[in-house]
Amino acid sequence: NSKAVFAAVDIGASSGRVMLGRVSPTSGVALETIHRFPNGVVELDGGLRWDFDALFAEVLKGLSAAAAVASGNGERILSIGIDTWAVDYGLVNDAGKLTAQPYSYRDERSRATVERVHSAISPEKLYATTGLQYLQFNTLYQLAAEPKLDGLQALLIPDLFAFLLTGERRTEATNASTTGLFNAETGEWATEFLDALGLPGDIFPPLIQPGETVGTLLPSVLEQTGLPADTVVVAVGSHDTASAVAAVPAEVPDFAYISSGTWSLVGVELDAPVLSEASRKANFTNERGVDSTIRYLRNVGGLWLLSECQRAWAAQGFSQSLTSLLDAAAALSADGPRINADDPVFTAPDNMPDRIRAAVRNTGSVLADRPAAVVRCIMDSLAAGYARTLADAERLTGRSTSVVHIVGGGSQNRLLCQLTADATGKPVIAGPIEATAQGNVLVQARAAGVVTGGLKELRAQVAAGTELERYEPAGALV
Ligand code: ADP
Ligand code: LRH
Repeated sequence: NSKAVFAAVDIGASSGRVMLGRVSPTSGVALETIHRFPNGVVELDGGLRWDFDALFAEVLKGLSAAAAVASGNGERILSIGIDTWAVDYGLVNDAGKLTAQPYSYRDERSRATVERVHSAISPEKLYATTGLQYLQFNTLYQLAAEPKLDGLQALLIPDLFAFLLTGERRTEATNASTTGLFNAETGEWATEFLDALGLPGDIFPPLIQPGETVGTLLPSVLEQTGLPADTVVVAVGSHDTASAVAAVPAEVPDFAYISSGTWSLVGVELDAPVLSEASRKANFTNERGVDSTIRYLRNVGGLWLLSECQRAWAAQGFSQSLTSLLDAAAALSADGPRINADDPVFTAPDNMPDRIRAAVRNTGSVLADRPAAVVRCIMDSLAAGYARTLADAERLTGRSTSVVHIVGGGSQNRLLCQLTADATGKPVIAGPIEATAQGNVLVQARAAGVVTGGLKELRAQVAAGTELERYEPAGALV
């Protein structure tokens, strides 16, 4: 009668990890990192792509290490949950073979198809049904750029991992909501849009909800990982942001959240979508959350701006630790220049410091050449973007918020947390860093009956198991 544990595969745009989650109904989730690996876009076959084969090899490596750790402890891995970034997909043929490494949303090819898609379905109509924010890389624009789809199926990235582990083809619903082909109100595919765009009716496999079982592992996977034959893949909030939001350790209902990593996803949780024209014009999205909630948010530029600068500086022979860069930036004054961190000019990789300096120049200011000044500009601009977005979310939903939770890798960024408290005028609660993996594990644990309840109860579990840091806005009486 070995103790049940859960494996979480969580791959972000900058890194991936395989973790073991041990869940106690009273003290939350304890995560053990079993395997960590870098991720990033690569130039391949004439486009910016993800090296999916390499990622899959890392996942198998992580799962075998997890199997060894669990069996060494006398534990049993009950299930595996998978989450990754949204929107992107791999094309799989009838024989189940991936036809090419998946394109990254940072590839420019979908830009040219936007007009064609909008002439078939107007942006107003798209939004009224899907409630999805406009991003030039939403799945529907990418699919419109595919030269051939006959005989192929599109598997969103987490679903592609699940397929290669189990042989089962499904589309997990939270991630389906980022395709632009999903009805925000009914939670079903917007099949009328598939028709209007000339996409095959079965371009995506059928939907599956978080908590449902995808399937058992293929014999080849059992052999390569040493996992027991009754291990299953369970659908979780496979959109990483859905898992992260499920694990926001909120103790009050009127909370706002920022899921902070490569992107910053800034918003509130609702129980019904807001599909108004005002919401469309403000480019808020109604993505699906765990338990059919709505993640009402905007993509605000994220730490991609910073990591790309670090990469550029390292290539020039200037490598400074992130901590010392942030300390140097924190010593600078708060009245420096700002940019619009959401501008699509920052989407593509390369030359980030130059592009930021050019954006500042366009505002009529000058940004010093020193890395600390550039970092400070990014942090001030992100905090201003968060405050603007939260004010818009409150206006568009008619709800006020009393606290801002920051989760993800960026919750470790003390400068950004404090600037966010200052810019929003609200207390910021930072942590957990690995909210996404926590949300992933908790949905599995609930499916297995180890924990019970709704999101409120799952969040209380996260709060019980995490040390959180609180930042008061400058000028507040504490
Ligand atoms: P993603 O899931 O998009 O790959 P993560 O949630 O893992 O992103 O967050 C990665 C980001 O977290 C990095 O780009 C970095 O800016 C930030 N980060 C990581 N470690 C630290 C740290 N020690 N201090 C401040 N920021 C950090
Ligand atoms: C964050 C994220 C975000 C999407 C983007 C493509 O990792 O999933 O929610 O908009 O990647």
